[in-house]
Amino acid sequence: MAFVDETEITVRSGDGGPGMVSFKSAKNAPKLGPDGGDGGFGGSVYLVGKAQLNSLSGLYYRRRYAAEHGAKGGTNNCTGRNGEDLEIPVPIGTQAYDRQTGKLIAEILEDGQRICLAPGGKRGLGNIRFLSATHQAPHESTTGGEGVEMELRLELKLIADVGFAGFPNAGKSTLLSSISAARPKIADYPFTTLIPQLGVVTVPEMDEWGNASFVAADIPGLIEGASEGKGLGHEFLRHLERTKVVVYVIDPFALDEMPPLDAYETLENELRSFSESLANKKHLIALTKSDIAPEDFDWDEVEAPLKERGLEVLRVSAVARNGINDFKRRVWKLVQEEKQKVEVVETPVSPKRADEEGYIWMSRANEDQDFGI
Ligand SMILES: Nc1nc2c(ncn2[C@@H]2O[C@H](COP(=O)(O)OP(=O)(O)OP(=O)(O)O)[C@@H](O)[C@H]2O)c(=O)[nH]1
Ligand SMILES: [Mg+2]
Repeated sequence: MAFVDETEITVRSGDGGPGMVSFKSAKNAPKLGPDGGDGGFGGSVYLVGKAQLNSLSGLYYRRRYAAEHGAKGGTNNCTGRNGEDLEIPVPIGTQAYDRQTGKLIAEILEDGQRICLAPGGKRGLGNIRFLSATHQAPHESTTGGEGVEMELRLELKLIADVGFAGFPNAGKSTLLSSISAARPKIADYPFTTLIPQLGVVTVPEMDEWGNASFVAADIPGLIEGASEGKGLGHEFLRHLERTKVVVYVIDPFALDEMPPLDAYETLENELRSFSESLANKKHLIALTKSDIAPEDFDWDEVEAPLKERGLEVLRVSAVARNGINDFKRRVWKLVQEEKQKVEVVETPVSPKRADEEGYIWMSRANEDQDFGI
């Protein structure tokens, strides 16, 4: 399943704010002791996992990301404000490599997971910190630590949102090629597909996360008894384990003795013997090759038993492109609904402003991270 999405970015954490040198004073006592506060910590840059995302495309057009600098310490022992952290939302499965060394430095495996790429600079110390019994009027302070710049390559190994399950020759690969740029091998003999294929399917709609796509997986054909090793067996079903939706792809014209409901039940049974949770995933039926239906073909008769079982049925022809857009939209909708069931952690990050170096500043994380002074 070597389908990789890739992009390069540069991140920079904020510098720590410098400490302040100042002295308390009153009208008749100009120097009452030091009161210069510490600077704020520089903001850090994080990668954050978002289950709703499925590509790195949101990062293609923006290459530099920087967190805010810490503010200078104040008089009256006031600590400078911490620089805001910056979070870069990425899909689950994103890996970050150091471009210089090629080393893997972070991998996002869960929704909401937060990994620090560049820790913010330490805060500078105000002169109040240098007060001691023998040093009553310190003029010392420290500057804040510098932020860190990292040049990264982000890589995402795509995980399918939708999997196609069906008998050999049902038209799974043809369907995938008609909805995505994937070009799997297609032929009129069984077991053409030996290795699962992935395709990115785009739809005109967009969700609140800016997604207008899902990833579909075409897998080898299944036959009755696959769980006992018949045909190509059923090991490849593990590629569907992380999908949100399963589409049963059924050719209603190939099954003389087997009505689509029986085909569905046979396939479902094979999925269930692989794993209960796979069979229980949200699913629908795609009846393929509608272009070869004879004029008097009674679709209702074919579809009614499936619908009576509470199954949703979509009719498609990958060759004549009938029902393809409806199919894309409906599957996309189901994928979104299933993804919504994942607990959403935070709202998406929105760009705020670009500074003179071209860095774009983004809104922050809510936790305070202390990297020590
Ligand atoms: N007329 C017509 N033929 C189709 C359509 N979809 C697929 N076919 C034909 O059906 C045959 C099988 O198609 P594939 O897409 O290779 O089927 P598959 O389900 O991927 O098969 P396996 O990889 O062997 O499991 C090919 O000859 C296709 O040209 C369709 O919508 N209309
Ligand atoms: Mg195929």
